[in-house]
Amino acid sequence: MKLYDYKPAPSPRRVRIFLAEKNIEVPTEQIDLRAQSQLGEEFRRLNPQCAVPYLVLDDGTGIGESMAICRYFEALYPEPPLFGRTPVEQGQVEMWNRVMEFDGYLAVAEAFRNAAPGFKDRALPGPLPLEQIPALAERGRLRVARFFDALDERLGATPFVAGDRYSVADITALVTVDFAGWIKLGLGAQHGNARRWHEQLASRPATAA
Ligand SMILES: N[C@@H](CCC(=O)N[C@@H](CS)C(=O)NCC(=O)O)C(=O)O
Repeated sequence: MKLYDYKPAPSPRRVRIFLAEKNIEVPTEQIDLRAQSQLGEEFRRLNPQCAVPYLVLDDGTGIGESMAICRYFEALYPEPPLFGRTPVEQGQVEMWNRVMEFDGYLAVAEAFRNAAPGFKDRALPGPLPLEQIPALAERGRLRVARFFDALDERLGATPFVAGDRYSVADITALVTVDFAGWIKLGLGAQHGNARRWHEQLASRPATAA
């Protein structure tokens, strides 16, 4: 088994934190996104989506998408459960993880990729060259600001994003907040609940993965 990874990138970090929380060790290979190795013939043959993380099992089966990889490991190693225990918890975790991804993570990605000079003509991950749209970068920043407010409100109501327990939704939210640093946006003084939560998560050893 091998996990194709790129240490500085946010999506594979979601998987690395997840694995570390479960104490699972998987051999990794770095795909240098700065050098655009994801677009090279060798990696493209493995994963036509040209993105990391990407997991290849011993029988050659490939699993892309960070959440698909996490679900695979959750099924193999259910403890500690990070996608919820009971049906209600599972529904809540799924909901909040999607909210964190769609409203938060994708907003940061929109703002970052449509503005960063290094991503000229690479406004979306994947094999298709796509032009940057500056208006999307601006809209992304507004969405991120709104996301921080919503995250703070949620964390004023519950200790963790999906309720009383730490879950994959916290991983997505944490990676999103740190990713926002790339576009120089961060939690403000008014986001006391989210700041407390972020500090608490930062002290979990897995967060450094
Ligand atoms: N939805 C995918 C997104 C994967 C993704 O966007 N990965 C980025 C790194 S964070 C990537 O490989 N980018 C390649 C590129 O920009 O061409 C997932 O969750 O795994």
